[in-house]
Amino acid sequence: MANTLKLFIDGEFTEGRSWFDDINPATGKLAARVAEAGADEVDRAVQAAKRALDGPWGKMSINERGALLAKVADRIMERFDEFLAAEINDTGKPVSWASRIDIPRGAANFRIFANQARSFGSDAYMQSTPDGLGAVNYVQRRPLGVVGVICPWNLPLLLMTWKVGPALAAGNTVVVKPSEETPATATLLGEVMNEVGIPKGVYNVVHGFGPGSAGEAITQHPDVSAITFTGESATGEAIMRTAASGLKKLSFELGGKNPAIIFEDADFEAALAGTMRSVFANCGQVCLCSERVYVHRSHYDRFVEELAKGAQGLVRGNPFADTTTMGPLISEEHRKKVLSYYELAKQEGAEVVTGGGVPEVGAEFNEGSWIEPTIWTGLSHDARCIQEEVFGPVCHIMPFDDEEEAVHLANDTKYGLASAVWTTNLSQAHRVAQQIDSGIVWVNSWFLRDLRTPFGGVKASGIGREGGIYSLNFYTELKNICVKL
Ligand code: NAD
Ligand code: 6OD
Repeated sequence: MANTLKLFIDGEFTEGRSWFDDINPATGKLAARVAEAGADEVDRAVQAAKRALDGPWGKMSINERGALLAKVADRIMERFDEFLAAEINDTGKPVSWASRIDIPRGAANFRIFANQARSFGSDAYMQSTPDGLGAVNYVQRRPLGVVGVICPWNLPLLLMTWKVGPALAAGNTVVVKPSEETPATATLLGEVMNEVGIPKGVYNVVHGFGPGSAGEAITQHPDVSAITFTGESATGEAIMRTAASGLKKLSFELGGKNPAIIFEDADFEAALAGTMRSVFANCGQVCLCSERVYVHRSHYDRFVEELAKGAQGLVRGNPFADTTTMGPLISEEHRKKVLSYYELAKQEGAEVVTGGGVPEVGAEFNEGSWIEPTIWTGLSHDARCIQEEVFGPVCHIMPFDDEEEAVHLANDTKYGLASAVWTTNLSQAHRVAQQIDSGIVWVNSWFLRDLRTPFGGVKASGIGREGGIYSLNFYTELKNICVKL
Protein backbone atom coordinates (compact mmCIF):
# COMPACT_ATOMS: atom_id res chain seq x y z
CA MET A 1 0.00 0.00 0.00
CA ALA A 2 1.24 3.48 -0.84
CA ASN A 3 2.63 5.72 1.86
CA THR A 4 0.18 8.46 2.85
CA LEU A 5 1.01 12.05 3.72
CA LYS A 6 -1.59 13.88 5.77
CA LEU A 7 -2.12 17.52 6.65
CA PHE A 8 -0.55 18.69 9.92
CA ILE A 9 -2.95 21.01 11.72
CA ASP A 10 -2.82 22.03 15.39
CA GLY A 11 -0.22 19.36 16.14
CA GLU A 12 -2.31 16.53 14.64
CA PHE A 13 -2.05 14.62 11.37
CA THR A 14 -5.41 14.82 9.66
CA GLU A 15 -7.11 13.97 6.36
CA GLY A 16 -8.08 16.56 3.77
CA ARG A 17 -10.95 17.04 1.34
CA SER A 18 -9.44 14.61 -1.20
CA TRP A 19 -6.23 12.76 -2.11
CA PHE A 20 -3.69 13.33 -4.87
CA ASP A 21 -0.63 11.42 -6.10
CA ASP A 22 2.97 12.27 -5.31
CA ILE A 23 5.15 10.76 -8.04
CA ASN A 24 8.82 9.83 -7.69
CA PRO A 25 10.33 11.52 -10.77
CA ALA A 26 13.28 9.11 -10.97
CA THR A 27 11.04 6.06 -11.43
CA GLY A 28 7.71 7.57 -12.45
CA LYS A 29 6.13 5.46 -9.71
CA LEU A 30 3.82 6.52 -6.90
CA ALA A 31 5.78 7.85 -3.92
CA ALA A 32 2.78 8.68 -1.74
CA ARG A 33 -0.92 9.57 -1.63
CA VAL A 34 -1.29 13.08 -0.29
CA ALA A 35 -4.21 14.71 1.52
CA GLU A 36 -5.38 17.88 -0.22
CA ALA A 37 -6.54 20.88 1.81
CA GLY A 38 -9.31 23.14 0.58
CA ALA A 39 -10.52 26.40 2.10
CA ASP A 40 -12.03 24.63 5.16
CA GLU A 41 -8.82 22.84 6.10
CA VAL A 42 -6.78 26.00 5.50
CA ASP A 43 -9.17 27.88 7.77
CA ARG A 44 -8.67 25.25 10.49
CA ALA A 45 -4.90 25.61 10.13
CA VAL A 46 -5.06 29.41 10.26
CA GLN A 47 -7.33 29.38 13.32
CA ALA A 48 -4.94 26.95 15.06
CA ALA A 49 -2.02 29.21 14.18
CA LYS A 50 -3.92 32.22 15.50
CA ARG A 51 -4.75 30.50 18.79
CA ALA A 52 -1.11 29.46 19.19
CA LEU A 53 -0.07 33.13 19.14
CA ASP A 54 -2.06 33.62 22.34
CA GLY A 55 -0.82 30.41 23.95
CA PRO A 56 2.57 29.42 25.41
CA TRP A 57 4.38 30.26 22.16
CA GLY A 58 3.31 33.89 22.32
CA LYS A 59 4.49 34.16 25.94
CA MET A 60 7.91 32.57 25.45
CA SER A 61 11.05 34.63 25.74
CA ILE A 62 13.26 34.82 22.68
CA ASN A 63 15.74 32.54 24.45
CA GLU A 64 13.11 29.88 25.13
CA ARG A 65 11.95 29.99 21.52
CA GLY A 66 15.54 29.87 20.29
CA ALA A 67 16.28 26.83 22.46
CA LEU A 68 13.27 24.97 21.03
CA LEU A 69 14.26 25.84 17.46
CA ALA A 70 17.80 24.57 18.13
CA LYS A 71 16.17 21.28 19.19
CA VAL A 72 14.30 21.20 15.86
CA ALA A 73 17.66 21.52 14.08
CA ASP A 74 19.19 18.76 16.22
CA ARG A 75 16.25 16.43 15.65
CA ILE A 76 16.39 16.90 11.87
CA MET A 77 20.04 15.87 12.02
CA GLU A 78 19.18 12.86 14.23
CA ARG A 79 16.56 11.80 11.67
CA PHE A 80 18.86 12.76 8.78
CA ASP A 81 18.44 9.50 6.85
CA GLU A 82 14.64 9.73 6.92
CA PHE A 83 14.67 13.33 5.70
CA LEU A 84 17.21 12.40 3.05
CA ALA A 85 15.15 9.46 1.75
CA ALA A 86 11.95 11.54 1.77
CA GLU A 87 13.60 14.36 -0.20
CA ILE A 88 15.19 11.99 -2.71
CA ASN A 89 11.95 10.04 -3.27
CA ASP A 90 10.11 13.30 -3.96
CA THR A 91 12.72 14.92 -6.21
CA GLY A 92 15.03 12.20 -7.59
CA LYS A 93 18.01 14.41 -6.72
CA PRO A 94 21.33 12.61 -6.19
CA VAL A 95 22.22 11.66 -2.63
CA SER A 96 25.55 13.46 -3.03
CA TRP A 97 23.70 16.79 -3.43
CA ALA A 98 20.79 16.25 -1.02
CA SER A 99 23.06 15.01 1.79
CA ARG A 100 25.40 18.01 1.47
CA ILE A 101 22.90 20.77 0.69
CA ASP A 102 19.20 20.11 1.26
CA ILE A 103 19.11 18.39 4.63
CA PRO A 104 22.01 20.08 6.48
CA ARG A 105 20.83 23.50 5.30
CA GLY A 106 17.28 22.57 6.27
CA ALA A 107 18.51 22.03 9.83
CA ALA A 108 20.89 25.01 9.85
CA ASN A 109 18.07 27.39 8.93
CA PHE A 110 16.53 26.79 12.38
CA ARG A 111 19.76 27.07 14.37
CA ILE A 112 21.14 30.11 12.58
CA PHE A 113 17.97 32.20 12.58
CA ALA A 114 17.28 31.36 16.24
CA ASN A 115 20.77 32.63 17.12
CA GLN A 116 20.34 35.73 14.99
CA ALA A 117 16.98 36.61 16.54
CA ARG A 118 18.64 36.43 19.96
CA SER A 119 21.59 38.60 19.00
CA PHE A 120 20.00 41.45 17.04
CA GLY A 121 19.11 44.52 19.13
CA SER A 122 16.73 47.30 18.28
CA ASP A 123 17.27 51.00 17.56
CA ALA A 124 16.97 53.79 20.12
CA TYR A 125 16.95 57.55 19.52
CA MET A 126 17.51 60.31 22.07
CA GLN A 127 15.34 63.27 21.15
CA SER A 128 15.60 66.89 22.36
CA THR A 129 12.40 68.66 23.33
CA PRO A 130 11.57 72.39 23.85
CA ASP A 131 11.43 71.94 27.65
CA GLY A 132 14.99 70.68 27.63
CA LEU A 133 14.09 67.37 29.29
CA GLY A 134 14.05 65.32 26.11
CA ALA A 135 12.53 62.03 25.16
CA VAL A 136 13.76 58.58 24.32
CA ASN A 137 12.40 56.58 21.42
CA TYR A 138 13.02 52.89 21.17
CA VAL A 139 11.89 50.31 18.69
CA GLN A 140 10.07 47.17 19.70
CA ARG A 141 9.96 44.20 17.31
CA ARG A 142 6.69 42.31 17.34
CA PRO A 143 5.70 39.22 15.35
CA LEU A 144 3.37 39.75 12.39
CA GLY A 145 0.95 36.99 13.42
CA VAL A 146 0.09 34.08 11.13
CA VAL A 147 2.50 33.85 8.18
CA GLY A 148 1.56 31.90 5.03
CA VAL A 149 4.62 30.13 3.57
CA ILE A 150 4.20 28.97 -0.04
CA CYS A 151 7.07 26.87 -1.36
CA PRO A 152 8.50 25.47 -4.62
CA TRP A 153 9.73 21.94 -5.33
CA ASN A 154 13.38 22.43 -6.24
CA LEU A 155 14.94 22.57 -2.74
CA PRO A 156 11.89 21.62 -0.70
CA LEU A 157 13.18 21.42 2.88
CA LEU A 158 15.88 24.06 2.44
CA LEU A 159 13.62 26.72 0.96
CA MET A 160 10.74 26.01 3.34
CA THR A 161 12.89 26.20 6.49
CA TRP A 162 14.69 29.27 5.09
CA LYS A 163 11.34 31.00 5.71
CA VAL A 164 9.88 29.00 8.61
CA GLY A 165 13.13 29.29 10.66
CA PRO A 166 13.19 33.10 10.86
CA ALA A 167 9.38 33.40 10.96
CA LEU A 168 9.26 31.22 14.08
CA ALA A 169 12.39 32.76 15.58
CA ALA A 170 10.60 36.12 15.38
CA GLY A 171 7.61 34.70 17.28
CA ASN A 172 5.13 34.16 14.44
CA THR A 173 3.17 31.02 13.71
CA VAL A 174 3.05 29.53 10.21
CA VAL A 175 0.79 27.77 7.75
CA VAL A 176 3.04 26.11 5.20
CA LYS A 177 2.03 24.95 1.76
CA PRO A 178 4.76 22.79 0.27
CA SER A 179 4.78 22.26 -3.46
CA GLU A 180 2.32 19.58 -4.58
CA GLU A 181 5.35 17.85 -6.14
CA THR A 182 7.32 17.59 -2.89
CA PRO A 183 5.10 17.21 0.17
CA ALA A 184 7.18 14.72 2.18
CA THR A 185 9.80 16.62 4.18
CA ALA A 186 7.39 19.34 5.36
CA THR A 187 5.14 16.56 6.68
CA LEU A 188 8.03 14.79 8.41
CA LEU A 189 8.93 18.10 10.02
CA GLY A 190 5.50 18.04 11.70
CA GLU A 191 6.62 14.92 13.62
CA VAL A 192 9.81 16.68 14.63
CA MET A 193 7.90 19.72 15.88
CA ASN A 194 5.83 17.48 18.17
CA GLU A 195 8.87 15.49 19.30
CA VAL A 196 10.77 18.55 20.50
CA GLY A 197 7.75 20.22 22.11
CA ILE A 198 6.90 23.06 19.75
CA PRO A 199 3.41 24.04 20.94
CA LYS A 200 0.44 22.88 18.90
CA GLY A 201 -0.63 25.21 16.11
CA VAL A 202 2.75 26.95 15.72
CA TYR A 203 3.69 24.93 12.62
CA ASN A 204 0.92 23.77 10.30
CA VAL A 205 1.16 22.08 6.91
CA VAL A 206 -1.58 22.15 4.28
CA HIS A 207 -0.99 20.23 1.07
CA GLY A 208 -2.47 20.98 -2.30
CA PHE A 209 -2.22 23.10 -5.40
CA GLY A 210 -2.45 26.82 -6.19
CA PRO A 211 -5.68 28.14 -7.73
CA GLY A 212 -8.87 26.69 -6.20
CA SER A 213 -6.83 24.79 -3.63
CA ALA A 214 -4.68 25.27 -0.53
CA GLY A 215 -2.36 27.90 -2.05
CA GLU A 216 -5.08 30.31 -3.05
CA ALA A 217 -6.99 29.69 0.19
CA ILE A 218 -3.96 30.85 2.20
CA THR A 219 -3.48 33.98 0.12
CA GLN A 220 -7.20 34.83 0.47
CA HIS A 221 -7.50 34.18 4.19
CA PRO A 222 -8.25 37.38 6.14
CA ASP A 223 -6.37 36.17 9.26
CA VAL A 224 -3.09 35.58 7.42
CA SER A 225 -0.95 38.67 8.01
CA ALA A 226 1.86 38.01 5.53
CA ILE A 227 2.75 35.76 2.64
CA THR A 228 6.29 34.66 1.96
CA PHE A 229 6.48 32.97 -1.42
CA THR A 230 9.14 31.31 -3.55
CA GLY A 231 8.26 30.26 -7.07
CA GLU A 232 7.66 31.50 -10.58
CA SER A 233 7.32 35.20 -11.31
CA ALA A 234 3.89 34.67 -12.91
CA THR A 235 2.66 32.92 -9.74
CA GLY A 236 3.99 35.86 -7.73
CA GLU A 237 1.81 38.20 -9.79
CA ALA A 238 -1.26 36.01 -9.17
CA ILE A 239 -0.57 35.87 -5.42
CA MET A 240 -0.06 39.62 -5.27
CA ARG A 241 -3.46 40.19 -6.87
CA THR A 242 -5.21 37.87 -4.39
CA ALA A 243 -3.30 39.11 -1.35
CA ALA A 244 -4.11 42.74 -2.22
CA SER A 245 -7.60 42.46 -0.72
CA GLY A 246 -6.28 41.97 2.82
CA LEU A 247 -3.21 44.24 2.33
CA LYS A 248 -0.96 41.37 3.35
CA LYS A 249 2.75 41.96 3.74
CA LEU A 250 4.61 40.18 0.92
CA SER A 251 8.06 38.73 0.34
CA PHE A 252 8.67 37.20 -3.10
CA GLU A 253 11.62 35.12 -4.28
CA LEU A 254 10.95 34.52 -7.97
CA GLY A 255 12.42 33.28 -11.23
CA GLY A 256 15.74 34.04 -12.88
CA LYS A 257 17.67 33.86 -16.14
CA ASN A 258 21.05 34.20 -14.59
CA PRO A 259 24.27 35.13 -16.38
CA ALA A 260 27.76 33.74 -15.85
CA ILE A 261 30.62 35.81 -17.32
CA ILE A 262 34.04 34.29 -17.93
CA PHE A 263 36.61 37.02 -18.53
CA GLU A 264 39.90 36.78 -20.43
CA ASP A 265 41.95 36.58 -17.23
CA ALA A 266 39.69 34.09 -15.45
CA ASP A 267 41.26 30.99 -13.94
CA PHE A 268 40.01 28.78 -16.78
CA GLU A 269 39.77 25.53 -14.83
CA ALA A 270 38.03 27.16 -11.87
CA ALA A 271 35.58 28.95 -14.17
CA LEU A 272 34.86 25.71 -16.01
CA ALA A 273 34.26 23.71 -12.83
CA GLY A 274 32.16 26.52 -11.34
CA THR A 275 30.06 26.84 -14.48
CA MET A 276 29.53 23.05 -14.63
CA ARG A 277 27.94 23.39 -11.19
CA SER A 278 26.08 26.60 -11.88
CA VAL A 279 24.47 25.24 -15.05
CA PHE A 280 23.82 21.59 -14.24
CA ALA A 281 23.47 21.31 -10.43
CA ASN A 282 20.17 19.77 -9.34
CA CYS A 283 19.45 19.14 -13.05
CA GLY A 284 19.47 22.93 -13.58
CA GLN A 285 16.61 23.35 -11.13
CA VAL A 286 18.11 25.93 -8.79
CA CYS A 287 16.76 29.44 -9.19
CA LEU A 288 20.40 30.62 -9.07
CA CYS A 289 21.54 28.42 -11.98
CA SER A 290 23.27 30.09 -14.93
CA GLU A 291 21.25 29.73 -18.14
CA ARG A 292 23.24 32.40 -20.03
CA VAL A 293 27.01 31.98 -20.22
CA TYR A 294 29.16 34.72 -21.75
CA VAL A 295 32.78 33.79 -22.50
CA HIS A 296 35.58 36.09 -23.62
CA ARG A 297 36.30 35.31 -27.27
CA SER A 298 39.88 34.24 -26.44
CA HIS A 299 38.50 31.26 -24.43
CA TYR A 300 35.22 30.72 -26.23
CA ASP A 301 35.93 27.65 -28.42
CA ARG A 302 37.83 25.80 -25.72
CA PHE A 303 35.21 26.63 -23.07
CA VAL A 304 32.32 25.39 -25.23
CA GLU A 305 34.19 22.19 -25.97
CA GLU A 306 35.16 21.54 -22.33
CA LEU A 307 31.72 22.36 -20.89
CA ALA A 308 30.17 19.98 -23.44
CA LYS A 309 32.61 17.25 -22.36
CA GLY A 310 31.64 17.90 -18.74
CA ALA A 311 27.93 17.68 -19.57
CA GLN A 312 28.47 14.42 -21.41
CA GLY A 313 30.32 13.05 -18.36
CA LEU A 314 27.41 13.57 -15.96
CA VAL A 315 26.18 10.25 -14.59
CA ARG A 316 22.45 9.52 -14.44
CA GLY A 317 21.07 6.60 -12.49
CA ASN A 318 19.90 5.54 -9.06
CA PRO A 319 19.68 8.77 -7.00
CA PHE A 320 20.74 6.84 -3.90
CA ALA A 321 24.05 5.77 -5.52
CA ASP A 322 27.11 7.87 -4.67
CA THR A 323 28.21 7.69 -8.30
CA THR A 324 25.10 9.46 -9.65
CA THR A 325 25.77 13.11 -10.45
CA MET A 326 22.56 14.07 -12.24
CA GLY A 327 18.94 13.39 -11.32
CA PRO A 328 15.75 13.78 -13.36
CA LEU A 329 13.53 16.81 -13.78
CA ILE A 330 10.82 17.14 -11.15
CA SER A 331 7.90 15.83 -13.23
CA GLU A 332 6.68 14.71 -16.60
CA GLU A 333 4.88 18.05 -16.97
CA HIS A 334 8.09 19.95 -16.34
CA ARG A 335 9.98 17.70 -18.78
CA LYS A 336 7.41 18.58 -21.47
CA LYS A 337 8.08 22.27 -20.79
CA VAL A 338 11.87 21.90 -20.93
CA LEU A 339 11.69 19.74 -24.08
CA SER A 340 9.50 22.40 -25.70
CA TYR A 341 12.39 24.86 -25.17
CA TYR A 342 14.83 22.29 -26.63
CA GLU A 343 12.60 22.28 -29.74
CA LEU A 344 12.14 26.05 -29.76
CA ALA A 345 15.90 26.61 -29.61
CA LYS A 346 16.30 24.73 -32.88
CA GLN A 347 13.50 26.75 -34.47
CA GLU A 348 15.20 29.94 -33.25
CA GLY A 349 18.43 28.89 -35.00
CA ALA A 350 20.52 27.45 -32.15
CA GLU A 351 23.37 25.07 -32.73
CA VAL A 352 22.88 22.19 -30.27
CA VAL A 353 26.42 21.53 -29.05
CA THR A 354 25.37 18.61 -26.88
CA GLY A 355 22.16 17.05 -25.56
CA GLY A 356 18.72 18.13 -26.68
CA GLY A 357 16.85 14.92 -26.02
CA VAL A 358 15.79 12.22 -23.62
CA PRO A 359 18.40 9.70 -22.44
CA GLU A 360 18.21 5.98 -21.73
CA VAL A 361 18.75 5.51 -18.02
CA GLY A 362 17.97 1.81 -17.65
CA ALA A 363 14.91 -0.31 -17.10
CA GLU A 364 14.19 0.74 -13.52
CA PHE A 365 14.06 4.40 -14.55
CA ASN A 366 12.27 4.18 -17.92
CA GLU A 367 9.20 5.99 -16.62
CA GLY A 368 11.19 8.76 -14.93
CA SER A 369 11.47 12.37 -16.11
CA TRP A 370 15.08 12.18 -17.26
CA ILE A 371 16.51 14.63 -19.75
CA GLU A 372 19.85 15.30 -21.41
CA PRO A 373 22.00 18.21 -20.24
CA THR A 374 22.10 20.60 -23.14
CA ILE A 375 24.25 23.41 -24.48
CA TRP A 376 23.21 25.84 -27.20
CA THR A 377 25.22 28.41 -29.13
CA GLY A 378 24.43 30.82 -31.95
CA LEU A 379 21.16 32.36 -30.76
CA SER A 380 20.38 36.02 -31.18
CA HIS A 381 20.12 37.79 -27.83
CA ASP A 382 16.41 38.49 -28.22
CA ALA A 383 15.59 34.78 -28.75
CA ARG A 384 12.99 33.44 -26.32
CA CYS A 385 15.47 30.74 -25.26
CA ILE A 386 17.82 33.49 -24.07
CA GLN A 387 15.14 35.65 -22.48
CA GLU A 388 12.80 33.11 -20.80
CA GLU A 389 13.57 30.94 -17.78
CA VAL A 390 13.72 27.24 -18.73
CA PHE A 391 14.60 25.83 -15.28
CA GLY A 392 16.38 22.80 -16.65
CA PRO A 393 19.95 21.59 -17.30
CA VAL A 394 20.61 23.92 -20.18
CA CYS A 395 22.60 27.02 -21.07
CA HIS A 396 23.37 29.16 -24.07
CA ILE A 397 27.01 30.18 -24.52
CA MET A 398 27.87 33.43 -26.33
CA PRO A 399 31.27 35.08 -26.96
CA PHE A 400 32.02 38.70 -26.03
CA ASP A 401 34.92 41.04 -26.75
CA ASP A 402 35.04 43.57 -23.92
CA GLU A 403 33.79 44.32 -20.42
CA GLU A 404 31.17 46.86 -21.48
CA GLU A 405 29.60 44.36 -23.86
CA ALA A 406 29.60 41.63 -21.19
CA VAL A 407 27.83 43.86 -18.68
CA HIS A 408 25.31 44.98 -21.29
CA LEU A 409 24.49 41.37 -22.26
CA ALA A 410 24.24 40.27 -18.62
CA ASN A 411 21.73 43.02 -17.89
CA ASP A 412 19.67 42.52 -21.05
CA THR A 413 16.92 40.54 -19.29
CA LYS A 414 13.72 41.14 -17.37
CA TYR A 415 15.15 39.10 -14.47
CA GLY A 416 17.81 39.93 -11.88
CA LEU A 417 18.40 37.19 -9.36
CA ALA A 418 22.01 35.95 -9.37
CA SER A 419 25.16 36.33 -11.45
CA ALA A 420 28.57 34.67 -11.52
CA VAL A 421 31.68 36.56 -12.61
CA TRP A 422 34.95 34.75 -13.22
CA THR A 423 38.12 36.88 -13.32
CA THR A 424 41.44 37.17 -11.48
CA ASN A 425 41.52 40.93 -12.12
CA LEU A 426 40.44 42.44 -8.80
CA SER A 427 39.45 45.83 -10.20
CA GLN A 428 37.45 44.24 -12.95
CA ALA A 429 35.69 41.97 -10.46
CA HIS A 430 34.46 44.92 -8.36
CA ARG A 431 33.72 47.14 -11.37
CA VAL A 432 31.60 44.51 -13.08
CA ALA A 433 29.89 43.22 -9.94
CA GLN A 434 28.76 46.74 -9.10
CA GLN A 435 27.20 47.27 -12.54
CA ILE A 436 25.20 44.05 -12.75
CA ASP A 437 21.49 44.27 -11.98
CA SER A 438 20.97 41.28 -9.72
CA GLY A 439 20.35 40.54 -6.06
CA ILE A 440 23.63 38.67 -5.70
CA VAL A 441 26.85 38.60 -7.72
CA TRP A 442 29.27 35.78 -7.01
CA VAL A 443 32.88 36.45 -7.98
CA ASN A 444 34.87 33.26 -8.61
CA SER A 445 32.23 31.10 -6.92
CA TRP A 446 28.59 30.08 -7.11
CA PHE A 447 25.94 29.27 -4.45
CA LEU A 448 28.33 30.18 -1.63
CA ARG A 449 25.90 31.28 1.07
CA ASP A 450 26.36 33.34 4.21
CA LEU A 451 22.92 33.40 5.83
CA ARG A 452 23.48 36.85 7.34
CA THR A 453 23.49 38.49 3.90
CA PRO A 454 20.46 39.93 2.05
CA PHE A 455 19.02 37.43 -0.43
CA GLY A 456 16.48 38.23 -3.13
CA GLY A 457 16.05 39.48 -6.65
CA VAL A 458 15.58 42.69 -8.61
CA LYS A 459 13.22 43.30 -11.56
CA ALA A 460 10.99 40.23 -12.16
CA SER A 461 13.09 38.12 -9.78
CA GLY A 462 11.53 39.23 -6.55
CA ILE A 463 10.34 41.73 -4.01
CA GLY A 464 12.12 42.22 -0.70
CA ARG A 465 15.11 40.55 0.91
CA GLU A 466 15.42 37.68 3.35
CA GLY A 467 18.48 36.47 5.29
CA GLY A 468 19.91 37.71 8.61
CA ILE A 469 18.43 40.97 9.83
CA TYR A 470 16.52 41.27 6.52
CA SER A 471 14.48 38.18 7.40
CA LEU A 472 13.79 39.55 10.85
CA ASN A 473 12.76 42.86 9.31
CA PHE A 474 10.24 41.05 7.14
CA TYR A 475 8.90 38.75 9.84
CA THR A 476 8.45 41.48 12.44
CA GLU A 477 6.49 44.67 12.73
CA LEU A 478 8.47 47.57 14.17
CA LYS A 479 6.78 49.70 16.80
CA ASN A 480 8.25 52.98 18.00
CA ILE A 481 7.75 53.71 21.70
CA CYS A 482 8.33 57.35 22.55
CA VAL A 483 8.93 58.12 26.25
CA LYS A 484 8.92 61.78 27.31
CA LEU A 485 11.43 62.33 30.07
P1 NAD B 1 5.36 27.72 -8.91
O1 NAD B 1 5.23 29.20 -8.93
O2 NAD B 1 4.70 26.94 -9.98
O3 NAD B 1 4.80 27.12 -7.55
C1 NAD B 1 5.31 27.52 -6.30
C2 NAD B 1 4.26 27.30 -5.24
O4 NAD B 1 3.16 28.18 -5.46
C3 NAD B 1 3.67 25.90 -5.22
O5 NAD B 1 3.51 25.49 -3.90
C4 NAD B 1 2.33 26.07 -5.91
O6 NAD B 1 1.37 25.12 -5.55
C5 NAD B 1 1.95 27.45 -5.41
N1 NAD B 1 0.98 28.18 -6.25
C6 NAD B 1 0.84 28.13 -7.58
N2 NAD B 1 -0.13 28.98 -7.97
C7 NAD B 1 -0.60 29.59 -6.85
C8 NAD B 1 -1.61 30.57 -6.59
N3 NAD B 1 -2.32 31.12 -7.58
N4 NAD B 1 -1.82 30.96 -5.32
C9 NAD B 1 -1.09 30.42 -4.30
N5 NAD B 1 -0.14 29.48 -4.49
C10 NAD B 1 0.11 29.08 -5.75
O7 NAD B 1 6.93 27.44 -8.87
P2 NAD B 1 7.66 26.02 -8.91
O8 NAD B 1 7.45 25.45 -10.28
O9 NAD B 1 7.28 25.24 -7.72
O10 NAD B 1 9.20 26.44 -8.73
C11 NAD B 1 10.03 26.83 -9.78
C12 NAD B 1 10.11 28.33 -9.89
O11 NAD B 1 10.49 28.87 -8.64
C13 NAD B 1 11.15 28.82 -10.87
O12 NAD B 1 10.64 29.94 -11.55
C14 NAD B 1 12.30 29.23 -9.98
O13 NAD B 1 13.18 30.19 -10.53
C15 NAD B 1 11.57 29.79 -8.82
N6 NAD B 1 12.41 29.78 -7.62
C16 NAD B 1 12.90 30.96 -7.15
C17 NAD B 1 13.73 30.98 -6.03
C18 NAD B 1 14.30 32.26 -5.47
O14 NAD B 1 14.87 32.23 -4.37
N7 NAD B 1 14.19 33.38 -6.16
C19 NAD B 1 14.05 29.78 -5.40
C20 NAD B 1 13.53 28.60 -5.92
C21 NAD B 1 12.71 28.60 -7.03
O1 6OD C 1 20.44 29.48 -0.14
C1 6OD C 1 19.39 30.06 0.10
O2 6OD C 1 19.16 30.59 1.19
C2 6OD C 1 18.37 30.18 -0.95
N1 6OD C 1 17.28 30.90 -0.64
C3 6OD C 1 18.56 29.56 -2.13
C4 6OD C 1 17.65 29.59 -3.20
C5 6OD C 1 17.79 28.74 -4.22
C6 6OD C 1 16.86 28.70 -5.30
O3 6OD C 1 16.54 27.73 -5.93
